[in-house]
Amino acid sequence: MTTRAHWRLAGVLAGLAGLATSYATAMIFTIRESPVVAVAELVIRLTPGSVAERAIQVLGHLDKPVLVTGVLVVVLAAFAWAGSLARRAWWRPLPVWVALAAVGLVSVLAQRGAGLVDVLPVGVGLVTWIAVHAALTDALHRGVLRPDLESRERRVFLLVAGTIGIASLGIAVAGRVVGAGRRQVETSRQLLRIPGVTRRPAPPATSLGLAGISPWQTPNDDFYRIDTSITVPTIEPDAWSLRIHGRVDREVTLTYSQLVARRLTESWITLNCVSNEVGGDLIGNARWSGVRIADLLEGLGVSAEADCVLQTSHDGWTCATPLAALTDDRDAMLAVAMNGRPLPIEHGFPVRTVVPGLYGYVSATKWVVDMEVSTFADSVGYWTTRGWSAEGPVKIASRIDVPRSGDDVAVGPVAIGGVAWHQHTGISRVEVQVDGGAWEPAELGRVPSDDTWVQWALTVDLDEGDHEVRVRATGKDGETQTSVVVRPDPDGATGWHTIEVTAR
Ligand SMILES: Nc1nc2c(c(=O)[nH]1)N[C@H]1C(S)=C(S)[C@@H](COP(=O)(O)O)O[C@H]1N2
Ligand SMILES: [Mo]
Repeated sequence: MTTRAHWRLAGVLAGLAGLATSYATAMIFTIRESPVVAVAELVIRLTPGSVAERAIQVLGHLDKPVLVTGVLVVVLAAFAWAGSLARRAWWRPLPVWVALAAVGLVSVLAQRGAGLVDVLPVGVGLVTWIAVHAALTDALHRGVLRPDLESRERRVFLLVAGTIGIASLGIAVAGRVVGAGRRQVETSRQLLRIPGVTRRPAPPATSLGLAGISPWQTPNDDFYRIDTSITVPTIEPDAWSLRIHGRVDREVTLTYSQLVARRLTESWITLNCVSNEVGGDLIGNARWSGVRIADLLEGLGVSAEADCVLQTSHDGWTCATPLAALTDDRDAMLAVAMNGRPLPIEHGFPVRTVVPGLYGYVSATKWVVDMEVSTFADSVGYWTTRGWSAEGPVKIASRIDVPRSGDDVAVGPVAIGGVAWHQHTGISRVEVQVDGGAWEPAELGRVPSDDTWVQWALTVDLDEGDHEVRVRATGKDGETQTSVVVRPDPDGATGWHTIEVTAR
């Protein structure tokens, strides 16, 4: 007797074969996503911001693997269901095939710049699935593969099942190997030498030398990463270009070589995420090399009505950046290097935007390919449609790095230290308060400009027992950090970072 389980198994095997050929097709044609990942990305795009926030809080960095696994589980269930439907007739799973293919097609086409070629993996996968499924169904019907018969037939069934499984895996791996696009781009990146990009150590005398304070310069490998892509865009510099258009008299399209042939600016800039909680670590300081956007826009004849630039990345992420921040005296730039090395792929290779003084979600477009000079009335960025505010100037903030909350410290003098920031305004004072007492001024590290964070440290005397230590910063504009606690959304958290320590 052929049981329900066999029909389901046949459905799953056929489906896996389809997934394998679609994945291999995507890899071989260096289509950025396999359909499964495209579906996961569409789910991310359709998820309300608050739900996404919560998921990131609960799952942390596992959010994307969990989502892709979830999509796979649903797809496998659909394959099994299709298998059980085939019991009556091989074509019975038709609605399941059509539905799954439709979801795949919609997801793939919803990607920015999707063309006919992007549909290919879905088509190849669907044809494989149906063909293998029909063949297995036919075999099960005719009793050729009836595994309940004696050992010879069972072996045949297992052999066929195993062969399909291994062949699928082989096809997927082969596709991966053939289309190792990412590896190629990584090699190009490693070999790239950009004239004018220099490596320079962090300015001396900026470090207060207190063990445990965040290093003033954040190494590329330790730099926080936030983006909506599951597989990051891999773009060869030769294949990159940026179109600047919209409310300008003359639109231009810049190639990579044209961009790096221009005058390069290098500056230390601290970048942070609007989602950072008080005391959080979604912040880093690096030396960025790039071309000033103000210089690029000058001479294009920007219309007087324009008040923003709508930026779009290669993977379709968008943000609207205030025009004023791109054209005033700050070093808003199209960055090509980070800490003296070509941008890491995850941080936007080959070109990204960096704007001192604005949160990343309204400015720091990675893999930027399009800039439309426009108005806020006409432009909404990715996060703005999800309830975050249209403009995102960085709020003044400070953080205690040492000691850590919950630490035991020795009774007597205790060194406290951390970082404070208000990019493009600068920090003039940092103060620490123990157990609600007087605010004590901290020593500040030296910085090359107002666009970076500032290290701070001081020593306080602690008696035996539990203590509450908090920090607040004051900007060069005289504004002191507010004690009012607000959540990161819609435009950045506020409140004083407070830790608890026990002196013994
Ligand atoms: N293409 C693209 N660029 C993006 C994002 C994104 O999701 N996609 N996220 C932005 C956000 S919210 C932040 S905080 C910064 C983070 O940059 P990093 O990952 O290099 O630290 O990138 C910005 N640029
Ligand atoms: Mo962000």
